[in-house]
Amino acid sequence: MDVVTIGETMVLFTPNTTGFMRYANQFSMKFGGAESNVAIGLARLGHQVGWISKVGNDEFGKALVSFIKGEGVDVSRVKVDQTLPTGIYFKELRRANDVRVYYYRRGSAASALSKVDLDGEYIAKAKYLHVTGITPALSDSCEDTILKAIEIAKMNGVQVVFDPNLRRKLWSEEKARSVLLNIASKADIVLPGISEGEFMFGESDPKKIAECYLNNGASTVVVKLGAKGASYYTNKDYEFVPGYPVDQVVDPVGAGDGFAAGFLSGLLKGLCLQDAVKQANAVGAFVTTVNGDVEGLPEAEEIEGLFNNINQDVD
Ligand code: KDG
Repeated sequence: MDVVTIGETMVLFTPNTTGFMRYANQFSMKFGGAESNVAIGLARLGHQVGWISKVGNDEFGKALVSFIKGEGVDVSRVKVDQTLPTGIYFKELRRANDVRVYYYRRGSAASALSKVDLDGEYIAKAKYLHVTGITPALSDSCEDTILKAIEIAKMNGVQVVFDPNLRRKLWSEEKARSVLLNIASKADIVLPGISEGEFMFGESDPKKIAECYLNNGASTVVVKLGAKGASYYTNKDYEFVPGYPVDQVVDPVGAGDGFAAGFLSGLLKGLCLQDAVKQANAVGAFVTTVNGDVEGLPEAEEIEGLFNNINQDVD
């Protein structure tokens, strides 16, 4: 595998109308989970990617595994829990630029993921292990699972990529800070957003946020600046890479996962950091143009024009 990732995916219900969800009477069923969003993004760009997870022995679990498999992601390491249900989440589009998320995932099958669910060899053979700060927030056993996966990766020279993906609804601030900092200290690449930097270090300057992560052990930090773009930092250099313009943001959820997929794809293709971030910005931007966490992720041909002129009109 080029990339192996671990985390919970939920059935996602979105009202077919905007406004308070209490008035909605029709919903669309989709699927969302930060890690499988990244996996799908990578698969769409032509990479080999595996997703480790656990689902319930129920209709939703079956539906989401088959959806993710259909997107070209290897689901051979997904376990089925016989007693716990697949998690659910709702995404309310209150109005443009005001998206609200409601979780029904406590006690879900994925929150029972544990170290025994890991296939060490599968992780050891990957080029990158991608993890986020969502999985360790789900339960102590999930936190142990992520730490074990990182340990396996590090012992086998697999690069660890960490997206803090702070989800305040899932845990206390104190716990979140200490666990996220610990995981970040073991990661080679960290992909924080500005608000996560503020939460972790009380800093809103991207350079200062990056310095905190570099001093904490990372070798590359890419700070996401939303529509403006992103800045990358290593101990040697840094660069701001402007965002990819979109006409209209329909749904921003999943943009960070698209960014991670675009960035990892860039590294896998051997692009320099600047071009990998450029591609990351574009993939993240594509996600925002469509309702759904993964539906807007581009295929490789759609972003080829970023690095050459073949898609330009020549009237
Ligand atoms: O990054 C998008 C995710 O937040 C979404 O797909 C659902 O995994 C999810 C979560 O935990 O919020």
